[in-house]
Amino acid sequence: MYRTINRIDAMEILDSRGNPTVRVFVELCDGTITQASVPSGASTGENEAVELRDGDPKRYGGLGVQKAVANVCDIIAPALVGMDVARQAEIDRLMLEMDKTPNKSKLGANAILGVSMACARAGAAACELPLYAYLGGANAVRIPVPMMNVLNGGKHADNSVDFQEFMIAPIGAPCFAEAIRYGAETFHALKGILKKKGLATSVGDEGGFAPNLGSNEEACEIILEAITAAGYTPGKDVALALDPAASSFFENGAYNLKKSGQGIKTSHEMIALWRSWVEKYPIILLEDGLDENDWQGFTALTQVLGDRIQIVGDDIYVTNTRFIERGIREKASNAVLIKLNQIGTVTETVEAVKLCRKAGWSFLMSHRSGETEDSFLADFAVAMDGGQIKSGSVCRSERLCKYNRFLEIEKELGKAALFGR
Ligand code: 2PG
Ligand code: MG
Repeated sequence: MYRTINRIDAMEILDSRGNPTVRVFVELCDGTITQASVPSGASTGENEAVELRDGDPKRYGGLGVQKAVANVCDIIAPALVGMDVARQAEIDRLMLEMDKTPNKSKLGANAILGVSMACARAGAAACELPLYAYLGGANAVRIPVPMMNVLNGGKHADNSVDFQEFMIAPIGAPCFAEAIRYGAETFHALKGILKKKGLATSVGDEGGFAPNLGSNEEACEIILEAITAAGYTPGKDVALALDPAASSFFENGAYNLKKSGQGIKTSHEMIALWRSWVEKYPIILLEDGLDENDWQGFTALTQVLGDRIQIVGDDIYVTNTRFIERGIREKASNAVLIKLNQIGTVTETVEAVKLCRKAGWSFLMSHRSGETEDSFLADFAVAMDGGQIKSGSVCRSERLCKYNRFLEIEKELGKAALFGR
């Protein structure tokens, strides 16, 4: 049959930080060849599926992925050749059975996810459907609002800002193409303001600027200034979304804002800080406002701010239904960040999304800080119909290939396209 897997191959390529990652190729019996590349995070949750690295200090400082590549070619491929590529759930389940560990540490989540994604692409090609329609069905017509990370701090930049991501969300835009324009114009206005103030305009890992600022608040102030300078109204046309990635500055039971020198805070004090920010700034979403193990804090934060903004869990849930279920039980947030490589297969990621939907929670699709030119995420986001995505700033091609893919999908769908939540 033309949908039968004929060959699976893999290779080591580099991601946007210059670190090795896995690219997988799937060939079908009719000669169709598809590929997929796996992203990689920096501020990773401790319960994420394991990214298998070689650990050989003589190659890429130990970060090589030759073992993961070999696992694809020598273990996964022989088991999947001959299968119908459209049986995604079965393919993913088989890989879990071969791995046998709870966190994919034997074969590597980078090996497994690469195969899972490349199979989804091959299935779409065999069915002659765009990937978003193949995975999401005929009703997959919603293009998400992009949350563009225009100012980087934390682990993603060598500057004086503790919080990792300051994103702009063009909530007032009528369509994706306009949203991207609002974002790009604000980004350029921000560059102009930083230049005028004599601040650096070089960019961090996700393409946002990474200036040294006097305080974390100054990041919000300066972005609001940029939104206005670009001709938009903060909060109406363009709002703010934050991912402080609080686990990355949680040390010895407290939040240490050491990059900015703004002191050490308790969970309670962090919640008070976020509350004051939400009162002061047009913030619509706060991701990982607290440490990944601060479940009580998350619940308290949701009690305080959950009826006003989206409280999103990233490191605390790691796209794993086991942790999301606990979050739902404990009312630890009202939204979840979804990352394919945190859990490691397309099928399990879809299950995480379904669980959010069932709980009436929103979910936000996300790239990783280490990315490739693969735009799989864009099609996947449209398929999952969540209405929100973060794929970094509006520069650096590994970020833009996702946004540009949304532009293509919006054009292709024409009048059928919907936009936002
Ligand atoms: C995050 C991500 C993506 P990383 O914390 O949400 O922006 O960063 O990929 O480094 O975990
Ligand atoms: Mg995050």
